[in-house]
Amino acid sequence: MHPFRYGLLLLASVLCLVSWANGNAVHVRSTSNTVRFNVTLTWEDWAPAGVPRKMILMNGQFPGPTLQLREGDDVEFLVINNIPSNATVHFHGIEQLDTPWSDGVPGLSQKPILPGGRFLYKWRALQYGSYFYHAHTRGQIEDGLYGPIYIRPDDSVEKPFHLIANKTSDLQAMQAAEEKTTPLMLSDWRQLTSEEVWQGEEASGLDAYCANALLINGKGSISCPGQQAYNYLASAAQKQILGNQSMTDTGCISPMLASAQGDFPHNYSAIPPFMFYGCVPGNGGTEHFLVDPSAKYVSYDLISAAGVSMITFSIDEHSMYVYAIDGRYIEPTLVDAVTIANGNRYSVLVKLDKPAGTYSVRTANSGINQILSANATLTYDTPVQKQQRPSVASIDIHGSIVSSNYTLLNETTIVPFPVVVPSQDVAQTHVLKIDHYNASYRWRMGNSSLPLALETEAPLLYYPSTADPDLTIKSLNGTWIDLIFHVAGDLEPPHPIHKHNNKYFVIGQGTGAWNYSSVAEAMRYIPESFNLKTPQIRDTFTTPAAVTEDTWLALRYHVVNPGAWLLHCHIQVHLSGGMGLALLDGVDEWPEIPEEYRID
Ligand SMILES: *[C@@H]1O[C@H](CO)[C@@H](O)[C@H](O)[C@H]1NC(C)=O
Ligand SMILES: *[C@@H]1O[C@H](CO)[C@@H](O)[C@H](O)[C@H]1NC(C)=O
Ligand SMILES: *[C@@H]1O[C@H](CO)[C@@H](O)[C@H](O)[C@H]1NC(C)=O
Ligand SMILES: *[C@@H]1O[C@H](CO)[C@@H](O)[C@H](O)[C@H]1NC(C)=O
Ligand SMILES: *[C@@H]1O[C@H](CO)[C@@H](O)[C@H](O)[C@H]1NC(C)=O
Ligand SMILES: *[C@@H]1O[C@H](CO)[C@@H](O)[C@H](O)[C@H]1NC(C)=O
Ligand SMILES: *[C@@H]1O[C@H](CO)[C@@H](O)[C@H](O)[C@H]1NC(C)=O
Ligand SMILES: *[C@@H]1O[C@H](CO)[C@@H](O)[C@H](O)[C@H]1NC(C)=O
Ligand SMILES: *[C@@H]1O[C@H](CO)[C@@H](O)[C@H](O)[C@H]1NC(C)=O
Ligand SMILES: *[C@@H]1O[C@H](CO)[C@@H](O)[C@H](O)[C@H]1NC(C)=O
Ligand SMILES: *[C@@H]1O[C@H](CO)[C@@H](O)[C@H](O)[C@H]1NC(C)=O
Ligand SMILES: CC(=O)N[C@H]1CO[C@H](CO)[C@@H](O)[C@@H]1O
Ligand SMILES: [Cu+2]
Repeated sequence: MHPFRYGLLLLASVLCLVSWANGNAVHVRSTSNTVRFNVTLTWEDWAPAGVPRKMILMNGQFPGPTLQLREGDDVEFLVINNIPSNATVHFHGIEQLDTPWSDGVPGLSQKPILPGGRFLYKWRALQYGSYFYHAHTRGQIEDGLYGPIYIRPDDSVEKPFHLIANKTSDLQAMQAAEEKTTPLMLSDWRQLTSEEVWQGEEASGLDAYCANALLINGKGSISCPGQQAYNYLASAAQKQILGNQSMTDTGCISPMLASAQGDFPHNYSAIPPFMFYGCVPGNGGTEHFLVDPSAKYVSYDLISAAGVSMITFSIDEHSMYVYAIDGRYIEPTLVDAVTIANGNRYSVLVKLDKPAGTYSVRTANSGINQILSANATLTYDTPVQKQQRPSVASIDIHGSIVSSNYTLLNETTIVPFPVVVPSQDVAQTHVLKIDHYNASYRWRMGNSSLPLALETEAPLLYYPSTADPDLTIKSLNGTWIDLIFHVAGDLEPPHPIHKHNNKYFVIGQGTGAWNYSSVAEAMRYIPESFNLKTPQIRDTFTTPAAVTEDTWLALRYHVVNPGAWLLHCHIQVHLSGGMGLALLDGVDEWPEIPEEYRID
């Protein structure tokens, strides 16, 4: 340990230092570097976009309070479940090294926390950067159970800021901005509860790809301009899909299109109000960001906790350096806008060198499914408020850049900092077909569809022999596994593939059918589709959109942390519909469950 930090810890022990987190969540930093965090879940009326419904609050707040940590801290996260349903909490992107029982997945790592029950999650923060916690029982993330996690890097971690500027004052300003980095939660909101959505899907047979509002730090609004206005606003791609159909009054592609829902039986008269139709206007207020231009830079950790929306983010007249993704540094990349898939985190440095004034912060759904946006403001905190004119947008209502003068982050140009290369010695290759499964709202990843009922059964960590081979990949510890996702080309959105436990390498992607037995074989035919020299290191990455042609994505991971881990699409209705499977990592070194986590 760094001697200076050790000294501080000794001092802390003498002073019995107690610190308070945001809001009324309490954390205590003790000498053993254990951070304790209590979250009480309640089910209450809340109106983040101005229209009330019951939502999950965390210590009376939405989004939940930020869990602030330092790399190396031990975390004890107590969940007190005071909602009238089962619940669990997952720590998205956290590797859970040697603590597979704290991953928060019912059916895999634990039994659900019953109403009135509690569960203590214990894990060590061995990684730095931006993460978040969220519900992992049924569709509950869409009831609002999520909050940010930030882990301050250890002093030994090299930062990439010298690739932006080398002047000492700039470097100091960027580091200071990072030290004060602020989580910025982006999400979407539905009028219906997650259980109402599931019931509506079962009754109508439809995939509920339609939300009711976008939120920035839990604030948004709903304007209801009408179907004709949405038909007029529709993008060229949306118009092409619509044909002679109309957009819905909530800004969605009509559900009555076989192209949008697949060719399965549907009962349109069973569609519940608000699922696709029934716009209710509301205003839940606007988020305001106040920045200090004398600091030269401000840093935000953009986190998408969205259920269905693919959110593009920009700040008028301000480009930004993306410097970390999914909690790992990259070579900083200057862009005007960034698209954040469900479950991803992008850390950005914004240079505050524009005239004092107020600038619009814009988010828009960039998926073809719906026209949806939310705006906030960013204001220079100076005595003189010079800029009076409206600021100039770099993105439109579809999340597209408005002209070639602006840049949207291009994922394929990203280079990790530092670069790490995966092994070429691959023990297993699995080709996992992603497609509908007998109904528009049912999905599969591989041979079969993960049933929601699995969540209430014996967790696989405890009973690995009960695993269904069609929903399981078993591996030996220390080996390398290739996962090829083959997406059927029937108008499928990008699927954000999230892996629990350690991150994977994104080694290739392309269009067309995957007809190879391994990556090595494919590289003989289509080497340009692979990157094994500077692959991205991610915990969530999207498959390429498959409009008419099939597409594929190749991921490679190292089995290092034995346990039962979920691999799934982070679009919530796709996960509820079965797009996931269990990775039984290290079956030869299966963990022994500590006494306090044993179940009957
Ligand atoms: C968290 O809740 C437990 C049980 O109610 C209590 O004993 C503990 O003091 C609380 N911790 C903090 C930091 O509030
Ligand atoms: C700063 O210096 C380093 C080391 O010489 C160099 O690699 C980097 O490109 C420089 N950065 C800029 C922005 O010029
Ligand atoms: C809309 O288009 C479809 C297919 O192009 C056609 O079958 C249908 O009759 C049309 N409906 C109307 C109301 O024009
Ligand atoms: C379709 O849904 C309606 C309304 O829920 C119901 O009355 C009807 O029986 C359903 N039709 C079929 C064929 O299931
Ligand atoms: C956000 O601003 C854009 C551009 O001014 C506007 O078209 C859109 O309706 C706004 N969104 C909301 C939810 O107010
Ligand atoms: C792009 O920027 C240039 C220079 O600032 C400006 O003259 C031009 O009008 C811009 N083009 C568009 C399409 O906005
Ligand atoms: C993204 O970058 C890659 C590699 O430089 C390039 O081939 C591709 O055309 C770019 N995509 C877009 C949409 O600009
Ligand atoms: C809650 O979890 C328990 C224990 O696994 C299970 O028996 C019960 O069916 C679950 N309740 C619901 C509504 O899923
Ligand atoms: C799917 O089926 C194939 C062929 O039977 C089998 O090799 C594979 O292990 C199964 N499971 C998964 C997850 O792909
Ligand atoms: C699993 O393999 C990793 C990588 O080789 C190693 O670091 C770890 O100690 C192994 N775990 C067990 C429980 O053997
Ligand atoms: C794979 O499929 C593509 C397109 O269908 C074809 O061009 C290619 O030759 C096939 N490759 C192999 C190895 O069969
Ligand atoms: C019950 C049923 O219809 N099952 C089918 C679901 O879809 C898969 C894949 O398309 C078929 O193999 C099953 O027979
Ligand atoms: Cu998906």
